[in-house]
Amino acid sequence: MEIQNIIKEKIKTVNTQLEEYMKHPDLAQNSIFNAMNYSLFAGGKRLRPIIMLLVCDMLGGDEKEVLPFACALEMIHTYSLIHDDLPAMDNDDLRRGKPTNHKVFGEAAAILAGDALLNMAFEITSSINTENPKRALRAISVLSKASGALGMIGGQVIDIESENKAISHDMLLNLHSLKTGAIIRAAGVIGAVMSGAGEDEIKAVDSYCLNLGLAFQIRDDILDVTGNEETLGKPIGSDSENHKTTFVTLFGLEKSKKAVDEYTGKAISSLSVFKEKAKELTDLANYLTNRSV
Ligand code: GRG
Repeated sequence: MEIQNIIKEKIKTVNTQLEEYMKHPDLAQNSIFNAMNYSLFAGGKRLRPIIMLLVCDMLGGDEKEVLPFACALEMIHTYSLIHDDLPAMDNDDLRRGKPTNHKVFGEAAAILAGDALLNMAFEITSSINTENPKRALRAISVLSKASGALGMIGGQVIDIESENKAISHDMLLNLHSLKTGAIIRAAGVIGAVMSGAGEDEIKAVDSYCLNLGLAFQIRDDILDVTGNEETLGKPIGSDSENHKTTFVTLFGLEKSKKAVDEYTGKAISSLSVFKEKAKELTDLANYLTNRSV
């Protein structure tokens, strides 16, 4: 099957399950669910759940074991975007082509919606009905570490503290390996752990995700310069407006495009041990190199 169709199928699976998780009785606090749903169903690409489900497919895992983690990861990703857009952080008005959460619901509700999504992610994953509680416990540990001060939040801190400063290539790689890379790596590692992979297989998947995450981030930096505002659903040029060092400001467009290809190549090579079973993840990596959204 073409990767575009596989992606569509996985998105459908994830969205159906997310809708299930977001069902709730009529409550006095309904407004928090409105704010959570607004961003959760605003049209995200679902990249992280797609990676997790494709890793599960590659390793012959059981999708039912992985899906709660895929949804939880998307909730954490969505919370990070809601908080990142707040006036205290990037102060953005548009996300996924729509007014940002705080623009619609107000700052207090946006903070709470992000917090509630984060908590729901851990409620879902710690309530999982699984034959393999040891695997689930390890996956929850991976998820919490990747989202926290040693992962995504750590990257966000370095990012904030680097604004208006010239930072080196190594510092930029460290920043993005954490801010963007940590939860992309968690997607692959959790998919592998919940599918019963061995340690060498987990390492190979982790290396794929680390390199894919860097290629994805560099492509993001390129799109911030060359992208189309309408297609991207957010303003172009925000990195330079916020005086951020990016791969494009350090190396220019041509070298950045080459770097996307290089990291994509490294990602794909990491999967060589899986031979033809890695076809879908290989196709995904190649597909992302030319993404315009
Ligand atoms: C505020 C706790 C906290 C963390 C913020 C992840 C993050 C850290 C901020 C998001 C802003 C940003 C530009 C992150 C870089 C990673 C990235 C390109 C995120 C956007 O991911 P996509 O393109 O988004 O997968 P969609 O909308 O498709 O889900």
